[in-house]
Amino acid sequence: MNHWLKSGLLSLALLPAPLAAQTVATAPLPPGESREHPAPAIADGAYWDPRPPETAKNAPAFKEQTRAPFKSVAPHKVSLVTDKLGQGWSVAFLPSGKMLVSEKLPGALRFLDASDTPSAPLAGLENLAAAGHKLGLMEVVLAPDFAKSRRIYFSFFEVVEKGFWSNTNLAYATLDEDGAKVSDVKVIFRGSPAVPLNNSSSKQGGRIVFGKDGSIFLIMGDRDANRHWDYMAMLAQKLDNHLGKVVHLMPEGAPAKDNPFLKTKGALPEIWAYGLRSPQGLAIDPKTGRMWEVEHGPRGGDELNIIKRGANYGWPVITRGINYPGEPIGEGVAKKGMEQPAYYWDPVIGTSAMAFYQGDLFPAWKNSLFVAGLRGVGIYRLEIKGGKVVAEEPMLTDQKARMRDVKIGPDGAVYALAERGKLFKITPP
Ligand SMILES: [Ca+2]
Repeated sequence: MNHWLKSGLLSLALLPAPLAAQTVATAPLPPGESREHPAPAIADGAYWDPRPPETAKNAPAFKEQTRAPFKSVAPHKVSLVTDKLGQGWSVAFLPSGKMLVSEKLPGALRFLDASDTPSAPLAGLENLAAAGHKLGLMEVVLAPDFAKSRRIYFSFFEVVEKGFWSNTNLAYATLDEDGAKVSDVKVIFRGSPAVPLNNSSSKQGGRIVFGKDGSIFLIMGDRDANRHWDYMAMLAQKLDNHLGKVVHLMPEGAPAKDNPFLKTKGALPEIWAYGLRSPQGLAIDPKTGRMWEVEHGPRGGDELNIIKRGANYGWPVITRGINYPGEPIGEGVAKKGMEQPAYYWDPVIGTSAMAFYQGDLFPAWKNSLFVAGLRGVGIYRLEIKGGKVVAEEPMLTDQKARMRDVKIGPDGAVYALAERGKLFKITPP
C-alpha cells in the first residue's frame, strides 16, 4: 500500500460519506484558472464510494450490474470557465465557437464566449409561456442540420400562478446569432397530462437526443411526489399518458412512424419505451447505436438502462432501490417482461445528464460514458464493454458541486455544468 493510499484510507474513517473518497480539500477555483485534478486515493479495482450499499441483501442480476471497479487512465486538469451563469441546465456548442447555455428558472438562453461573462438572455422567448405564466427551460440542442437551418430544439415548462399545472414540452426556433435572438418559435409537443406543483420535484425529464434519421427522443419523468408509489407512479406503467416515458417524434412533432404502440388501443402514439421513474440523461453510443438512459431511483436504486423499442423498465413494479423509510417498493427487483438496469448505483449518485466521449484530446477516454451527478461528488466516467459497465471513475470530486450537465466540446474537452452558475472544463494537464 503506498503512502497516498494509506493516508487516504485513514481519512475515510474520519470524513462524512460520500466525500470521504476524495483526498485533498482544495479552495474553490477562480474563473479562468485551472489546476491538475488531485489523484484520488482509491486503489484500482476497489469501488470508489466508501459507503456500504443500502440494499445489500438483494444480489445483483449479474456481476457487472453495480459497483464497478475504480480505474483511472488519463491525468487531467480542471478549469473553471465561468461562475456567472444563473440556474444553468444545459450547454450546446455552436459552430461559431460560442456556447449556447440554457438556464432553468427564470428560463433563459445565453451565449458564452471566451470571456467568462455570459450574454444577456436572447430575445424571442417572451411569448412562449401563456400570459401570467413563467417560463422554465431545460435542455437546448442544435438540430442535426443546424449549419443550414439554424434550428434549435429545447424542452420547457410553464410555472402557472396559483399552482403549477404543466408538463415537459418541446419546441423549436430559429437562432439568429448576430441578432442575439430566436424567432419562429413553434411548440411541437406538450406532455400529457399536466400535473400540479407537488408532483413536480425535479422529475421532469427533458433531455433530448436525435436518431440517425433526424427523429427526436425526449425523456419524461413520472412526476410522482407522494412517496407511496401508488396513483401517480403507476402512470409510468400505463400507456395513456406521457409520464415515465421515452417519447419519439418526427422533426415537426408528429409521432415517429416506427413507434411501437401506434396500433395499441388507448396508447399515446408518441411512446417509445415506458416504466421510467425520474429519467435525467439520454445518450446514443455512436459506436454501437445503442440508446442509454440514466434515472434517479429511490434509495440505492439510480439506474443506467439500455433503451429498447417498446420495452418496459419496470417502475414502480420493480426497482433495485428501497423507499426512504427503508422498506421495499412494489413487487421486488425483477419480473418477467420488465427490463433490468444495465447498471445501478447503490448508494445513489443523483444521476443527471450523460455523454459519450468521442474527442481526440483524451485517446484513453474514447467511448467512455460520462455521467453527471447531483449528489455533490462530481461527474463519473464509465467504461462499457458488451453493454456492461466494467469500470467507474468519479472526477472533479474536489469541487463539491452538483453537476447538472456534461457534454463533450468540439475541442475534445469535457464540459461539466454545475449548480451555482459554474461551468468546468477538463483538458489534458
Ligand atoms: Ca427500472
